[in-house]
Amino acid sequence: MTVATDILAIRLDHPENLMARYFSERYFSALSQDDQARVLKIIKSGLDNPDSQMGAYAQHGGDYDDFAPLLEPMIRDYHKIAAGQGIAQKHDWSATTSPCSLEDIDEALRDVSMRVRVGRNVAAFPLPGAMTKADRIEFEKVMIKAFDVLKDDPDFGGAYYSLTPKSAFELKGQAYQDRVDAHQMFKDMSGDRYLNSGGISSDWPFGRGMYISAAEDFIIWVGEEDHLRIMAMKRGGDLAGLFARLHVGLDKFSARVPAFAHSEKYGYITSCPTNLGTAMRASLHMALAKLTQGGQDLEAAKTVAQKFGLSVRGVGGEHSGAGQGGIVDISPSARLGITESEIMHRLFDGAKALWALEKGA
Ligand code: DAR
Repeated sequence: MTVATDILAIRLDHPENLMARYFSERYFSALSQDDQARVLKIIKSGLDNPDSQMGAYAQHGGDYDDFAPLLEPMIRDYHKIAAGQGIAQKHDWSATTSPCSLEDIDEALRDVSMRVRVGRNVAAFPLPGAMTKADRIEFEKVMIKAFDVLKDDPDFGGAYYSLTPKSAFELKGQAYQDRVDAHQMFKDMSGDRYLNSGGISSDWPFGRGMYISAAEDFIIWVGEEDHLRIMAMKRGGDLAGLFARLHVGLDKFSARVPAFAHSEKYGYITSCPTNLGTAMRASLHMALAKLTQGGQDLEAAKTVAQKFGLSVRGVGGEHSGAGQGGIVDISPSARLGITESEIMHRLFDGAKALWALEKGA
């Protein structure tokens, strides 16, 4: 069997696998040996895991341009950007400066769990899938130094916890598990078959860790699917306040970190093509007992939410089920071709529409 026949089989059995859908044997066979080896690393996750949605992880920031004939059609399909439409990511956080509260939808939404995160990768290092153990350890050292700017800040003071064995900041055992159970620290990546195939979980747990503010409402993951995942979380209804917290902390930290991988076309460069652009995922938990048949049927809620540009997943992250009383995690699907402000407004408008349906308005 050749790669091409393997992919053809996947294309037939798993039409949702975008790598298989757009892989071209003619294009691949015309590449140099070195470039063929590069492409095989990029698409390995989609080959090993036919049920993949995207089926590819970039290994180097330049992959998206170097292999555009394969990757761009996948990106356009996923992000719903038509073939003739230009791709030029813009950034705009201005909406975070004006009030936007879920309580304006309903008083009952005054105490909602909200989270917004962005992914960032430092251009001077390979993307996580191609990092060596030495790269991962060195990267963590650079980040530990950069965290001093947050530790010394009255609004973002906190501490760094490392998963690197024998680190001066080591977090392990039950203390680690407690942080995972509190949805603050990421779980053992070596259990994720997609990340394993993409090389992203290699050398686990070396070079991994998290910075967390004393208020536990601002967290930076080091060495997860992207070099950095910078996130703000809070309970309440103040969506603009949540975004503003992230924006302020992100700017403070970014000023001390080497340049991020970024392009005019794709915005912030990420491991997974699904995160390109803003690399932002903004979400909130909402009890949709009626729309989820008491939490038993996420699919029904997903279908309804799609009309408002929203994705629905369980409260335990990707591939998890609804929580007690039909509590689900809703978030705008778009990352690329949309600004940070538009994502915030889409989340607000989508939540308003879903709430109205849930309440039978
Ligand atoms: N398993 C990969 C991931 C898709 C999107 N989720 C991410 N990036 N965490 C797939 O191609 O299905």
